[in-house]
Amino acid sequence: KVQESLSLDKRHKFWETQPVGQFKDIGNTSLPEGPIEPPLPLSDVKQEPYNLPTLYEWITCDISSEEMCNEVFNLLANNYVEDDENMFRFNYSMEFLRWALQPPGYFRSWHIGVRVKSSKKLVAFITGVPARIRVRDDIVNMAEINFLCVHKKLRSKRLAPVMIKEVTRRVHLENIWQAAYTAGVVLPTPIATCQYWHRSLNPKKLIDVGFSRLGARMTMSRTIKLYKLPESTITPGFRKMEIRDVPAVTRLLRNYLSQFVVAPDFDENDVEHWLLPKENVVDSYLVESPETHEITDFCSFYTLPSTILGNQNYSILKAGYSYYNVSTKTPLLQLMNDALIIAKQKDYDVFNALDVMHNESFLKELKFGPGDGKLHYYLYNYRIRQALNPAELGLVLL
Ligand code: NHW
Repeated sequence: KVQESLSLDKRHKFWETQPVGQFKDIGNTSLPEGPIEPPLPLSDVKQEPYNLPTLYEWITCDISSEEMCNEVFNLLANNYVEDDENMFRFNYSMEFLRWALQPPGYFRSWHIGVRVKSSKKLVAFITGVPARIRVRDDIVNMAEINFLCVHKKLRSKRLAPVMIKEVTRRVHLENIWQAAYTAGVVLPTPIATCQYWHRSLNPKKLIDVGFSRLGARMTMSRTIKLYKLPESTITPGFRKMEIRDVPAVTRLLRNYLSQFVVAPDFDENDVEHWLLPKENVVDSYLVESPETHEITDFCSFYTLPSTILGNQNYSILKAGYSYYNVSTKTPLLQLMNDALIIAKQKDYDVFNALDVMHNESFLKELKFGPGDGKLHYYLYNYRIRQALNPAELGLVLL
């Protein structure tokens, strides 16, 4: 509470100039929902890139190139998001980055880097990918913005606003005028504020590396027993998703996502890209009824390891993140328990989930614990009258 009211008082020299919901407008229900600014004729979009400080230059990254992808991987591995205590840093794999950045209809021009002119060293990055996002009854073409990163040595020099303006310009050039993004920091103005929950799969390692602590009146062996899971999944007909399942999974998912206020509008191409299993990137399982062969339930998670900073014994935390889950016959609790069993079989240390969609209904019972820190969801150039509850969100960004 204290932190939130402090952040409401902060000036945001950059964000105050942007078409986003402003803090001063919170509670003003007379403002209409929808686009804040109308689109411009494409001929009015600035044709040249924004100016960078003279030592730096823009590049468009070819993420298909092994060398370029490796440079991006290294920038992020050393400079991307850390937890508040600087114990862990996201370590997106090269395969993951390619998956995240090359969905159907992606624009190479939205994969933006900044290099030092003299040394050619990559020092900053920002990306967008196209997505159709439904907000209530409107399907809006948007950019999903992610991987904003400025090298640690170049922080607090107002480079981030230039990166954001440049990606905005390149999105506008494709005649797209809205965007969605998430961040751990409070900016003007979240459409929803969510919380991460963590389910220990390898409690001993998590405690050793300082990810979690031994509970009050708990021993290590009681803790290990508490988090123990069956060796194999329980639901009859539970199996990995295959390419032939794309039409059925698309129908299941579209129908499920239609109940949320904000959700992606996935077609079969999107489902094939985002949900067909990709080793060490995304895992998807479904329930095929043993009698009718109908696909009744679906669950998925993506793989995002973190580097463990400064631990003698371990260097990588293997984490799975709950992605899209649909239950129609199998109770969601049982489906997610099977997802945990799979993750445990595959040697994940922890399984994370946000309190979005129907996740609240299984978090406590499946022994997830609340994390510290929040994840705020934002829309650019689209006003929502009132902040949403996490359970009204049907969108997971990577
Ligand atoms: S959130 C992850 C962001 N990345 C990290 O946290 C990595 C570690 N940190 C850094 O690399 C997922 C730097 O600290 C960054 C800021 C680069 C974050 N979103 O250059 P200055 C995403 O990637 C504002 C938006 O001096 P810096 C989503 C800040 O409030 N704004 O700071 C990205 C201030 O503005 P203000 C952020 O520390 C969404 C200004 O930047 C932000 O050297 C992007 C300070 O700049 C954040 N996460 O660099 C928006 N963090 O007004 C997309 C700070 O308050 C919008 N700031 O003075 C849509 C665009 C497309 C529209 C299309 C129509």
